[in-house]
Order: sequence, then C-alpha cells, then structure tokens
Amino acid sequence: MTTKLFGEPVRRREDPRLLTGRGRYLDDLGRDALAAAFVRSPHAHAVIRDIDVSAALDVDGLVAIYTWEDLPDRLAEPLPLLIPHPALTHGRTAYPLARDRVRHVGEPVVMVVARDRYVAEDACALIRVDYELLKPVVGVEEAAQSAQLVHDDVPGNVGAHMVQEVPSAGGLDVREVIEDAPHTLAFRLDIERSASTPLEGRGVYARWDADDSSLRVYSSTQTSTSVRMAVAAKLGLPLPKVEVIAPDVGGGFGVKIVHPWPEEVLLPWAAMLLDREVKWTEDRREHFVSSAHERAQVQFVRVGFDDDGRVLGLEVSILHDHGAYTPYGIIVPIITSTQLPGPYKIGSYRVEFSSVYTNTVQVTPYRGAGRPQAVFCMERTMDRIADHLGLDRTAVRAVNFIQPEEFPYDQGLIFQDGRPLIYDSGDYPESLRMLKELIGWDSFPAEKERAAAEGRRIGIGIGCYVEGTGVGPYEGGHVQVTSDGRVHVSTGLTSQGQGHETAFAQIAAAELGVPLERVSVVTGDTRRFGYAVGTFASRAAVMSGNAIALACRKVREKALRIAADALEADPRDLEITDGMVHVAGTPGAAIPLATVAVLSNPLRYAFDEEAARATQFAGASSFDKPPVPEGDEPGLEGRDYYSPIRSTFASGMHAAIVETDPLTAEIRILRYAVVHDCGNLINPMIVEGQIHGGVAQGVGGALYERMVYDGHGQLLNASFMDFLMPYATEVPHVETAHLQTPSPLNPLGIKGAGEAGVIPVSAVIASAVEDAEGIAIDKMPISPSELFDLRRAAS
Ligand code: MCN
Repeated sequence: MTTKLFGEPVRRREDPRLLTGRGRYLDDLGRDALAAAFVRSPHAHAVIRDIDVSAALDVDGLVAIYTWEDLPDRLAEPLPLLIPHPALTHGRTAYPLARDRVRHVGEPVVMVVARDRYVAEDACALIRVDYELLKPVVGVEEAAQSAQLVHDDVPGNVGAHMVQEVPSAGGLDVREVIEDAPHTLAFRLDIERSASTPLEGRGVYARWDADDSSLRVYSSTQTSTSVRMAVAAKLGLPLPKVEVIAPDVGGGFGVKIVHPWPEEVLLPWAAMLLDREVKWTEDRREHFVSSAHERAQVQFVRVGFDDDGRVLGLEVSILHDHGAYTPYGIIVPIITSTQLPGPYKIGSYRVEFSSVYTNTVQVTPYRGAGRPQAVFCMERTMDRIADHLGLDRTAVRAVNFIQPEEFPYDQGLIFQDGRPLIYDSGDYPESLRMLKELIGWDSFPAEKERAAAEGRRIGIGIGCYVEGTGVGPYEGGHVQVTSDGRVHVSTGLTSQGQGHETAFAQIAAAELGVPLERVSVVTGDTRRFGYAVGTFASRAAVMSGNAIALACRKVREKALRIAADALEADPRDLEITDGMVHVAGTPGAAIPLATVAVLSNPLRYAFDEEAARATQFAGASSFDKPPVPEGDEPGLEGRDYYSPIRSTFASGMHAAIVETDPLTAEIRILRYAVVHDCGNLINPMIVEGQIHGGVAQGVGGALYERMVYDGHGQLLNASFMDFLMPYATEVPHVETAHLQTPSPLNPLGIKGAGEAGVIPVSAVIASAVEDAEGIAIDKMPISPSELFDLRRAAS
C-alpha cells in the first residue's frame, strides 16, 4: 500500500449527507406509489375460520385485497427456512399471509392495497376475521412443560435440541469432572427478550416494468442479493429480470437480514399483478409485533473449579425461546453455546440447548446474536467463582485465559458456520492489563471505601468476550478506474450506518494510491454487484474489505503493466502516488492513472482534453496482436472475491463503575471503559463509533429493554412510550483503548467490530451492581424495582 489511509481516523464521508437530511430512505422513495397495509392477528394463537372483506370493498380509493387464498404457486408456500441444521429437527416458517392459523399477535393475515396508507388502513379496519381462539403458549418453561402445542406436529414444542461436549484432557466427561472438582456451584440465569428496534423500520417499494417484464424492488434490507433471489424464485421471474436495491437504511441491527420478509415478496407480486408501484413502510407497532425479537433464554449452570479458580468443568443447559417460527434456523442458540467459553481454556465443557416454540414474535439475530447471553453466563460464572473463593475477579479470569502463544486455539466445538471453532489470534492477558489500567481497577477498593464513608454505594464490574466475526462463505468487490481518474468501488453487501462508504474508500485509496476524494463506493445494489451474502455477523470489513483490496490489487497490476508500456519502464519499478503512476524515485517520469484508464480501452475515447492529450503515451501499436490481446479485457477494472476458511475471532474486555442509590435503587453508570481488539484497524474513529453505539445498545439490554408479554401472548409494551431505551443521559462516556492482534487469516489482517460494543455490557453492569450491593444478580436486564426487591429479600 502506498498511501497512509488504511488505519487513519478519517471522518465518515456519508455523514454530511445523512445528518443534513439528504439521505434517501425507503419512505422517501415512491411518493406516488399505491400503499399497502396489513390486517394482522390480534390473537396469539387462533384458528382462522373465515375472512369477510365485504365491508371494505366500498371504501373509496381501495385497489385490492389479498388473503392467502389469492396467493399463486410458490407464494402460497411457507417462507424459506434460511439456515437448516441437522439439530433443527422441527423447523417451521410462516406463510406470507396466514393460511388457517395464527401463532403470534402481529402475524399478517390480509394485505390491502389502496390509493394511500390512510385509505388502506381504513379498509383494513373494516375486514372481519373470524378466529377460534386457542390457548397460547407463552414463556420457555411453560412451552417445555405445556401440553398445548404451537405447531401441532412439533412434540413438546421443541424445534431443536443440540448437545456439544468437549471432554477433559484425560478423557473424563464433564459431569464426572464437576463431581470430582474441589469446588462446585450451580445456579440459574434469566435473560429477557429484546429487539433490534432500528429507528427506521422495515419497508418495501416495488416497481413493475411491463414493457421489459422486469421488477425493481427497493427494500430496507441487510441483504439485497438474497431478497433478489427470493423474489425471483417466489414470483417465477428470471433472476436478471429482478433488481433489488437497499437505499439508505436507518439501522438494521440484525432484524433486516431475514429474507424474504412476507412483505418483500407480497409487494413485488402486487406491483406485478396491478402493474402499479406499491409501497409499504412498517410502523412502530408493526415492528414490535411483526418483525423479530432476540435474547430470551433461561440458562442452568454447573461449574467445577480448583482453589485458584481454574474451571475444570462447565455444564450449561439452555432453554431458548424461539417464538412462533424459525426462519433463520437456530443460529442464535448455536452462537450462545459455542461462544460461551470466551477467552478461557475450560477444562471440559458440555452445553445443551433446547429451542422451543412459543406464541410470541419469532426470534432471529439481533446485534450480538446470542453472544450477550453467552457472555452473561460465562462472566457471571467467573464472578461466582471469585466470590466463592474470595479472590479478585480479574485474577480468576487471568488464571483461565488462553495464552498468546497458544494460538491458533481450537475450542473443540463446531461454530455457527459448521466449521471448527479455532481462534486465530489474540492477547487476552495484555487486554486485561490495559483494561485494569484504564479503569483503575487496583485503586478502586480505596475509592469504594471513600464513597461508603459518604454513604454512597459504588461497585466495579468486568466482562470479557471473544467474538467470531467475518463469517463466510464469501463476499466480492469490483473496482473500476474511469478515464476521469475516478475510482468506482462496488460490493454486494448492504450498509445500515456502519460507515462502509468511508472505510471501503480508504482501502481502495490506499491500495491504488489515489486521493480518497476520487473514490466512490456503492453497496447493496444488485445492478452493480450481483453476488453477495449480506451485512451481519460483523463481516463487512473482513469480507468485502478484503475482496475490495484483492480487486484493487488486480487493477493496480494491470495499471502498472499499461503504464510500464507507456513509460518504457519495468512495472516492478513503478509506484502509484496521488493518482500518478511513476517510476519510484523519479517523479518526472509519470503518467496519470486517468490516462492509464484511457489506454486500457482500445477504443480510447477520451472526453476531456487532458486525457485525450495523454493518449500520446500510447506508443507504437503492435500490428501482430489483436487490440484486446487474449486473456486481457478492455478497461481498467477488476473483480475479486474473498472466501475464508473460517471465521476470525475479535475480542475485548469492558469494565464499568456504577453507583446504586441506597433509597431508590436507581443504577447510574459512572464510568465505562473498553479495550477492544479487532485486528488491524481500517478506521479507528469508525470502530470507536461502532463501539459507542454498541455500548449504548448494551446499556439498554443491561438496564431497560424487555418485551413484556402477558399470559395471553399480548405484548404490553409495543411502543416507544413503554419499551424503555437509554437516552443520551443514560449512556456513559466510553473510554476506549485498542489492541491490535492482526488476523493471520486474511490479507488485511482485520477482524470485525460492528457488534462488539453490545456483547458484554449486561455482564459488566451485573458484575458492578453485584459489587456495589453484595447481592447476586442473575437476570438481565435489572431494573431499580427488581434491585429493590432483591435488597428486601436479602435483608
Ligand atoms: N472496521 C474497521 N476496522 C476493523 C473492523 C471494522 O475500521 N478492523 C469498520 C468497518 O469498516 C465498518 C465498521 O467498522 O465501517 C463495522 O465493520 P464490521 O465489524 O465489519 O461490521 P459490519 O459492517 O458487517 O456491520 C454489521 C454489524 C452488525 S452485525 C450489526 S447488527 C450492526 C453493526 O454492525 N448494525 C448496525 N453496526 C451497526 N451500526 C449502525 N449504525 N447501524 C446498524 O444497523
């Protein structure tokens, strides 16, 4: 790389546009389109006996009403189960519109298309659905015990059951090890439901071009290529006749990776059928009851350890609430169960989970995707061990750490991608040293004593995690230098606010030696790049970042070859700096990259004077070669893909100091410190932003966010009035330090960063509250009233 842009804290170039209201989100598009609205089930569990639309038919401005009966061919089938797994013996997905049964409040039953959304909603209100109510199943323990079934053909409501076991080095099974351990503990942990709740909900806008028999779909999605494949397959269209574009997306946090959502196939179908543009944008209540939730686990832990706190055996049994359907498979509990050991060498480990159906909103990955639950479990365990032995909590962690010289470290488990869980690199002892210094761990006891003397309760907490990032299978990049010297980068995955436009431009500018301003980046547009997986699992930097770098290297090689011809130099002596290809050490002998782009095309049309003049560099053409020699292509462009053998493992450690009010039990975060390792940093400022955002979301998970269902399966807090989130006033200033242990698995040595901030926060806050109060915290989130009750119970 010739230009120092990789690793620089460049300001996000997308921000001026987004912050000044010039973003183009889904609802900004298609202002003249017809509007769709949905009749959704008001009941958690019911049989649909009849749907009577007659009263709605006279509504002025109504265009169409559709029920399941109207859906043709493949659209009438259940939606796909995206990631099947042998342990998911009873995977179930919903129909785009409910067929004869509804399994959660919010399930779509009827789609109405009308002149505008008001009319569509009015018509929805006049449609009568006759339901026969069934007993709803709410809560994982009830689901596991209840005779009532969410799906009649799923016995015990268990969709999946999976066990992974890593015996001790001596070959003893985990239960034997725990029995024989000098110390054992057993406890239960409860983790509430939460949800992604991005500022912008989901949305779809579809346009059918009857002249061309082609469809253009805009979707607020995290994966436009997969939506495209689903739409083409469900509607029976050839893939080249479907374009899917993710415009600016106002946050996704996981929920927009499910594909297709019912609306993503229903809207395009209606647009085709009606030969009109149709749009739907989700409202907030719809988002709460008709998208997806996550977290939602009960964990039972048994651990055996020695006098130093070394974990000899750990057995965890998880009840995972999967809601009504499994469109995304069982990725979340698989991640919980395999990421649970974190940075530790667990002597022996057995993990088991049952994924159970309930009559609640389906569960799919939400930022962190199963890891906050895993870290809560492991770090609560570490604190329990320290408490039991009377040891410093960081000492217990340190004695269990995988050491830097032990990488690559095989945890002996199979990860979410079906590949062995092998950590590639890291330095956990150094990370802990940095964290202790940053938060002032060793001086805290004196601080706590001083506070106590003033009648204040403060506590310090810690949480460590390892995160598999950059999962495969692949991502691609295309790079084109045009004759004006601009560099156009495209990749198929989408952006929801992660700063890809900046970070990918930095990679291209550094690889090609051009000024950053000359690079433009397009993501999530199948017209520009048709093959992609999507943005989730903190994979964009690793996957598309490396693919773009590899594509740039191809372009660079070609540029040097053409320039060497023109300059009569050896390509190995050439460099590119500031957009000029020149002989190293001889800046005079130079040719603009723009000119190289003109020369790369035998047609050599140059539309500006400078470039036209520059074709003089072309030299004498050889008449015994075709204008485009065999194996060559016109143009200065390149495409490449990056496909890793396995994930790369980022890591981090967080610490917090909290204060709990002795009277009201209010919990305030006084300080929050993060040491983070995502390998080589493309842009430290973006990574810090990602961490801050993640911590803010984690504070929500630790103290506020929960989906409150009543026994009837009604979500009682399905609005931002009732679903608590941290405001700026509750989000602490985040002190951040970076450790960089490059990944040996990819050319740029990077690991992912997008989810890291959120992962350990609940564990950290629980640890700190426990330290302040001297009361065991077994739940996330923990509210003041719950803490108040715990105090009472303890007194
Ligand atoms: N980065 C970097 N150096 C690294 C690693 C990452 O500079 N070593 C930069 C990347 O270039 C990118 C950002 O950090 O600009 C995040 O990169 P990455 O870790 O690859 O994560 P993704 O881009 O794949 O984003 C997905 C991740 C996930 S899974 C969720 S959920 C999430 C998140 O990112 N959702 C988000 N961050 C979000 N941020 C916003 N604003 N909105 C969301 O919906």
